[in-house]
Amino acid sequence: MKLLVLATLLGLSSAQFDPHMKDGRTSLVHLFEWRWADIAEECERYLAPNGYGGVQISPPSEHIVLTNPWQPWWQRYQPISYNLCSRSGNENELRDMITRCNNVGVNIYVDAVINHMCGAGGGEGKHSSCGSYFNANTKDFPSVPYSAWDFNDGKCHTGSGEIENYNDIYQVRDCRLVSLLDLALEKDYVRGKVAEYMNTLIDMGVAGFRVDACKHMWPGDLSAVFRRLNNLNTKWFSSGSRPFIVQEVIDLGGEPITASEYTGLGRVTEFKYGAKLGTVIRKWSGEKLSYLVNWGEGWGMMASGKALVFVDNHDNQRGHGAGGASIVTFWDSRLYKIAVGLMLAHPYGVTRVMSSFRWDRNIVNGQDENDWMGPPSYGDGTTKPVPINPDSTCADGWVCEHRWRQIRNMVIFRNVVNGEPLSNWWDNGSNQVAFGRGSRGFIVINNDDWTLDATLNTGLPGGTYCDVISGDKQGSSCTGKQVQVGGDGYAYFNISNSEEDPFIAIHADSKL
Ligand code: QV4
Ligand code: CA
Repeated sequence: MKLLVLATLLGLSSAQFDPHMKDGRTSLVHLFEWRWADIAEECERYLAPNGYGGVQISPPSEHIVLTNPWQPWWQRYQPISYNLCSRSGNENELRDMITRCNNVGVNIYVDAVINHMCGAGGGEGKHSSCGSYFNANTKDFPSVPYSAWDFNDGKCHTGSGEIENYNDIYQVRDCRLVSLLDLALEKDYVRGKVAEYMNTLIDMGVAGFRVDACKHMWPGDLSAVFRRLNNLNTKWFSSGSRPFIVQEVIDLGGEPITASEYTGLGRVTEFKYGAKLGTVIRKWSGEKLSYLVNWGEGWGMMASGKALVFVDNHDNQRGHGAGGASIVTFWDSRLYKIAVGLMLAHPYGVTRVMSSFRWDRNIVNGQDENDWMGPPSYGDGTTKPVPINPDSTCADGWVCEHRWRQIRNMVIFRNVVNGEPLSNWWDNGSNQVAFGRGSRGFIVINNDDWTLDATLNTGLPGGTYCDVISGDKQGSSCTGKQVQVGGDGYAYFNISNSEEDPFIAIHADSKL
């Protein structure tokens, strides 16, 4: 009995930092706005064979359907209920995807929107993705059900009912974020409904959650919800596994609410990572690649074991959220490949690769007029499938960064070097750097305006290696550059600054 109590206590306090990836896999990919049917296919035909450990999916809960602007991507951040039909598909398709991805060892992480329901201006009886009735004016969401009692308005003391000042921690938690009806998560009833929603998904087989807008919820309320979550489904996960938790808290410094208030509950999105890496890669403010010698905690970021890192996300790639102009995205593909390559080679954090759709970007006075545009879709707003071209790229406006050779091969690199420390750092005092991961992998990057020409200690056993940036190892041959590592671990590198991909990466499995 005593043991049982102890085990329960340990279970409850056991932190939710482990993504539970299979077979030594280390990265997840955010398949932003993809349909469940396409994700199921992608798990089987591409993600599993190429070492991706999991997928972050767009919110699966019933959401508002807007017509002005026309079906923006962000309508999915306005829940109407926890019914599982969304722009990505219905409950059966969701279940089929979770099962098929799990069966090939790829985890599913759900984007959970639990801070709020739809916008206060959402109206009455307007469209919702499963057709459920709701009334935003009276705060009535009968399909949950939530009624006016379940919202925070009484606790919010700003004139507008909105968050007006991010320096006031009470406003940030108890008032409306951009008019979104704010749930009263201190109520046992609301906590219960949210936990029930998340538990339904856990029982279906998901491995964890990206929890939206955590800055706007009290850590104590979140803790109460997370404590109620079931262990993961033992059909695919070892018994006693807690769901992986990534809390979205944007902490770039300068605000009273910090990421550290949340790191006890699970991982937290480290937004400094992409913002600072973008500045370095763009060489803004005198930043240089060589300054990355103490990248990670040394740059004022949270502990590696608490962080979820990414170069860009669905918000800051289009000017939403935070990070600003320095954020590097697929629109700057050359810099983007360097940034993602560097992230995947470096041991800091759990890494998330972004996979986007293209939109009619139209920047006027620094603002993207079309930042609202939804995924590739038909005239009625139905999301289009993701067609795959013969050369394995994606068609119809799907960017599929995760399929770019340089990015896909660095995801594999990260798996191969998993657990190895950063080693053999070299830099030229400017924008040429190199580092290894024990004796398993080595990367060399030239972001200067002149050629890199150096003989470096790779830490790898002697032999001929295939560079996985310029090509692939195919059987016993290499479609890209080859690197000769001597018996002493040293190798000669020459990388012109005019190359499309001015970096080279080799690892234990790319040895010929
Ligand atoms: C607007 C005005 C309000 C006004 C209201 C009147 O801004 O002041 O009261 O109209 O009706 C959309 C619109 C927004 C609109 C709102 C409500 O863009 O203009 O309010 O709807 O109708 C996404 C988008 C938002 C979008 C929201 C809901 O980014 O633009 O709002 O979805 O559809 C902070 C937070 C952080 C957040 C980040 C964007 O701390 O948590 O901002 N990031 C997450 C998600 C993000 C999502 C939300 C949170 C909300 O990653 O994608 O916002 O769920 O930094
Ligand atoms: Ca809130």
